[in-house]
Amino acid sequence: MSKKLLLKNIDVEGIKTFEVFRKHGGYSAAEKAFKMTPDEILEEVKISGLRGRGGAGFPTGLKWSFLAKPEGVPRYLVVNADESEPGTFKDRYLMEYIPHQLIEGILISSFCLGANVSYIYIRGEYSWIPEILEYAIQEAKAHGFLGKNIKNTGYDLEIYVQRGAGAYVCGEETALLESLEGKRGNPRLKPPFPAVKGLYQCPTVVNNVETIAAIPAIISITGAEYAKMGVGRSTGTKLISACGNLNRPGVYEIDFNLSIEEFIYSEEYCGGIPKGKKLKACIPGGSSVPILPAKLLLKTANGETRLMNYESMADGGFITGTALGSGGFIVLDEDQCIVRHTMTLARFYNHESCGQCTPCREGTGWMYRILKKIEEGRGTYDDIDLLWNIQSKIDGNTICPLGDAASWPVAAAIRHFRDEFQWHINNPECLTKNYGIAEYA
Ligand code: L3W
Ligand code: SF4
Repeated sequence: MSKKLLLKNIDVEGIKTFEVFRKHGGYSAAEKAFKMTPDEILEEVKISGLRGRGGAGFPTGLKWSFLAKPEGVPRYLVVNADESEPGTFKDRYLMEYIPHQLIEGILISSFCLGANVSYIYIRGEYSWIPEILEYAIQEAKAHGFLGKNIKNTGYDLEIYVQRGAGAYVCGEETALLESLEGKRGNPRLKPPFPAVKGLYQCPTVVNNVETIAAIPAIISITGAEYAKMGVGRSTGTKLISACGNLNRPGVYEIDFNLSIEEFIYSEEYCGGIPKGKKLKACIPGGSSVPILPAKLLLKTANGETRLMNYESMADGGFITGTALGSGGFIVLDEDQCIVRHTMTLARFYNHESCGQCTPCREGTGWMYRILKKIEEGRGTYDDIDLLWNIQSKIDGNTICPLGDAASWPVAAAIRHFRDEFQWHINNPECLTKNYGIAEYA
């Protein structure tokens, strides 16, 4: 049984409310933090080894330590709740069912960073969540945990919720900041990183919802205890949103030493694949990470058991490995068509490209059209090589990671399932019997 930190109280009746959250120890980590200096809090976060839970896994303490502190210039904390990666829905779960955990995390983090204003930027499609967050913010304010002179510390903090308008690219941190400033959400060139020039050109930390929601637990149990959980540089716990061909899809909090096999097949987690079908492939970290066929998913190329952590997932690089990414775990059974699946993703990335970079703007549409041609049985073997060529020209040649994210699924699909592409060129009838699964994007 995995140790729970973030979802420990998720099943407690009424945990959404301040009163019940408080009764179960809520805001006691904030009270503890107020007795510490910002530097002491930062040190705990560094010791904890917490890494960004949005997809990149960048060390949180290090990011916070990059925050510039020029005299008289405001600093901001921006929470990235623009959770739009296909297959990823763990932040929604946290915000919907235990919103005060995020509010408490924002409070401690903002206190540490010296920010007096913090924003939660939430994807437009999560239309019912802002109300939940705003209610929790009002409750925290009414109990003296937000607003002016919080708990007589002399510290002030306001939190605002800002809705996005449904663009995936606004989850990229600089596009998010542009959008928050009221402009079109076009990614900026980095450097400068937001830690130096972020919101309104002021120093800004942008962190994912799950990252910030983990802060109260770290302060509560200490960074050292948090670091003891997990394996190597994968410390603490991670939320995984599991979907696709699974008996028990949902959001799970896992230990980093859990094997992928146990996660898919054990009753404690996903309970196996419906109708006893065979596992064909999996995208374990959200649609942007490489798909792996079953044999490379359960064991690494060296024959070691693959675990649900950053290092084990990435073992073999992008040739025989993948990435933990945002933890969007998508399972495909033997009836799913890889070509159709890849085409669906290509359509998604093409639709979401902001159009600033030529390789992404033109390449994503080109890849989609070729994949559609193959999917419909009109392709040629040369199209597979052309697809490979296009994806290789996008990868690494764009302003933001959306271009890379569009190219990696295509590269991995060709690398591991070339025979299926060839089969589809000769067979207009798609392998996918149940379109519902391959159509999630
Ligand atoms: C200051 C430096 N800050 C790096 C900061 C940087 C950012 C963080 C990570 O993309 C990935 C993407 C998606 N001084 C710094 C510095 N930073 N060097 O560290 O940066 P980076 O560039 O590695 O990644 P990113 O731009 O944050 C995120 C992938 O995640 N993804 C998921 C995307 C979607 C969701 C969602 O829906 N929730 O997360 C899945 O794999 O493809 O590669 O803050 O500023 N020298
Ligand atoms: Fe826009 Fe694509 Fe370039 Fe990102 S990679 S800035 S989404 S065109």
